[in-house]
Amino acid sequence: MKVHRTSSPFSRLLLAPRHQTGRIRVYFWLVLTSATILASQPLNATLILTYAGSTTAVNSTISDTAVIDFNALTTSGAGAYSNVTWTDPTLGNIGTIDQVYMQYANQYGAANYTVGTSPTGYYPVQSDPPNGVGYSQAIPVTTLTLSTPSAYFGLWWSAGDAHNVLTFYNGNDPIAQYSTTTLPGLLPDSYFGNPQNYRHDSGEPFAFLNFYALQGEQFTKVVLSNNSTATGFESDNWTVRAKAYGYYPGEDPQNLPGVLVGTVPVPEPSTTTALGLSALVIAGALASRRRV
Ligand SMILES: [Ca+2]
Ligand SMILES: [Ca+2]
Repeated sequence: MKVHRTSSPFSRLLLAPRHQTGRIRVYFWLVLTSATILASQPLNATLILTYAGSTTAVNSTISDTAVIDFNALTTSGAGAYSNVTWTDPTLGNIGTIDQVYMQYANQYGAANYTVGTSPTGYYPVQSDPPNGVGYSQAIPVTTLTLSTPSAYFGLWWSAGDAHNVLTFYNGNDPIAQYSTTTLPGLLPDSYFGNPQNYRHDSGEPFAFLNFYALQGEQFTKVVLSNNSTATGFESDNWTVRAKAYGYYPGEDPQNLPGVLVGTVPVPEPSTTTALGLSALVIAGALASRRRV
């Protein structure tokens, strides 16, 4: 489902011609910013978001995770499903999904098939009835309740737009909320178009997103929702891990896999408005620097 991409000062800087001398300074500043964010880990942030450096990645690169691809669970074709149990062959019960609309593979989603073959499989999407994906059966909000407190969540974000929201809870307490408001403008052009399907849907981005918990934080619930009646929140290959990145040998928590987007703030108690402030802060700082 379409939303026209907007150009931000951040994306314009990233996409500036290579010969521009400012580009080097911008990258240097970004590296410094990344290091600063990772080192300082502000107290009002509980998660860090990165996206996969590979434009075709549909899976997480970290180990010891559980992954749900929704394909085998979709027992009666596209439609609304409820009380879906997520079981991992090695790790056992991972959690439950209260309600979700499963869509068949198309240009907007479903990972893990070979380009050149007919798309197969299914993917979840959140959108509003009566005109969303599935029409009257469309599901606007999906809650994943985890059986084990976890410190990592990843997903292949497909047909991306600015209206998708992820809210992370520890018990009943919201610990982080991320809106994709600025994300389409932050991703380079190479992420636009479905890499699994001849790069169709060329006006929307596709990327694997990683949410890493900070400072010993954990979450037990992830809520996916969409705050526009004109778009859908399409994804696939949800991935979780109980242990924080850095737990296993060879993992450096100061060097999280992926390209840094920013920290994800704790939701303001007085508002339910989705926040994507860290990305805005970075974009704003870049714009400010450019004027100097
Ligand atoms: Ca799938
Ligand atoms: Ca979408």
